[in-house]
Amino acid sequence: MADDDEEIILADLDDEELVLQMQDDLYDGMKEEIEEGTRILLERGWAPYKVLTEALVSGMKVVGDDFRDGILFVPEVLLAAGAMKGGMAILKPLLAETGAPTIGRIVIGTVKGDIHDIGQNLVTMMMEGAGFEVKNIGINNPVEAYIEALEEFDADFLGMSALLTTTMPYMKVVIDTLVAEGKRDKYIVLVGGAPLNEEFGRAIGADAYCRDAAVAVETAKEFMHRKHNRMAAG
Ligand code: B1M
Repeated sequence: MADDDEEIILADLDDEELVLQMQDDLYDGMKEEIEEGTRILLERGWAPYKVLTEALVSGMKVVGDDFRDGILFVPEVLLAAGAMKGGMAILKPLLAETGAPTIGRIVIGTVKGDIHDIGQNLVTMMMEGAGFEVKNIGINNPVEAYIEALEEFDADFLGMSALLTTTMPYMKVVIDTLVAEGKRDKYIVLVGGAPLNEEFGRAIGADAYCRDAAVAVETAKEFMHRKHNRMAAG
């Protein structure tokens, strides 16, 4: 039987063992090991998106469950988030490497009062990989920051992220402000984040709720397609 203190050589593990080990390492906030594991999976021919979803996002789900259940606390979750970002930084250029022409422009940011940014960074990476130009305005954004960025960037889309039940209502504040200023029809509004759902998206007047980054890309592509068809018809 393996001694608990025995050093684990990541490169010696098979794919399944390595993914499980990476989930453990993410849980323990071991950034270097996550970076090493990410590189090994890529060298073994794994697609960047598969590494992202199966090794990193799935590991973060365990962290989230234990955070909810009071087993992990903010400092540990921050370390896990840092480790996840280490892996994401390696995947980012690969996901963006499709060479696709620009198909649309999106401003994305987390709403006021909310500092969670892993999900929206992932959406940014996937959108860039699919050929969108993205202006990521970070966390804790008041309505003014969104509107300024939308105008400066001449965006097609507004993407908003919220991870807290207390901050998600702020998305409606942003949409209502766009309506009040006569700007709502200029932008396609996409919203996402773990506590949201379709019904909430509809209720606040968003154009679509996106369950995850892949859905966000598909939804944005679909809207751009419709926009081009309308322009061609009119
Ligand atoms: Co926070 N946190 N957190 N946290 N945190 C949650 C969200 C929570 C569900 C944990 C829990 O209790 N299980 C809980 C919220 C409960 C609720 O509101 N009902 C919670 C809490 C309570 C808090 C604090 C209040 C804790 C405290 O201080 N007592 C505090 C709040 C701080 C604040 O924002 N003001 C807090 C702090 C933190 C950390 C700083 C420690 C850290 C954030 C670090 C960072 O982001 N840089 C953190 C983390 C990491 C989490 C969990 C564990 C993981 C979130 C994450 O990154 N998931 C989270 C638990 C969970 O969600 N299960 C939790 C991985 C990410 C890939 O998924 O963000 O859902 P997600 O993004 C997905 C989709 O949702 C979608 O695509 C993404 C990729 O597929 N998506 C979009 C997201 N945004 C989109 C935008 C789009 C489209 C799709 O626009 C087009």
